[in-house]
Amino acid sequence: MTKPPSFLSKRRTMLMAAVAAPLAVAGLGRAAAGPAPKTIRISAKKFQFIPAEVKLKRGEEVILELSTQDVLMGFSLPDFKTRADLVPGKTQTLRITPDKTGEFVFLCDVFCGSGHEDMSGKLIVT
Ligand SMILES: [Cu+2]
Repeated sequence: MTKPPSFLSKRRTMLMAAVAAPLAVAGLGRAAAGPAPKTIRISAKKFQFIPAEVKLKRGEEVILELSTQDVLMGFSLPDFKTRADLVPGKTQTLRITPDKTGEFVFLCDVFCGSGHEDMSGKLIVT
């Protein structure tokens, strides 16, 4: 791997310090194990996911930050055996580390109206 520019690593260090400090105080701190996972925000609204296409790398842990802009929805990723309820006004997080490459469908699995059946997106793992 190439070394990131110094301003990036400095920024990352500051970010990690900001995240780690409150955790350490609460006694929940973990030993540093590489860079913090990337966060990807996916928002749902009748009847689509934004973005509808998400690209991940195999073996790279990510945090999916999920929310709904209108009604109760579901986020289901059957190929990775994971799902979440998306409740208006709340943010749900799912941690995943894709262990296979390919194109996988994510979909809404909570009936949310007339366009529910077509509400899906694509996860591309390379
Ligand atoms: Cu739905």
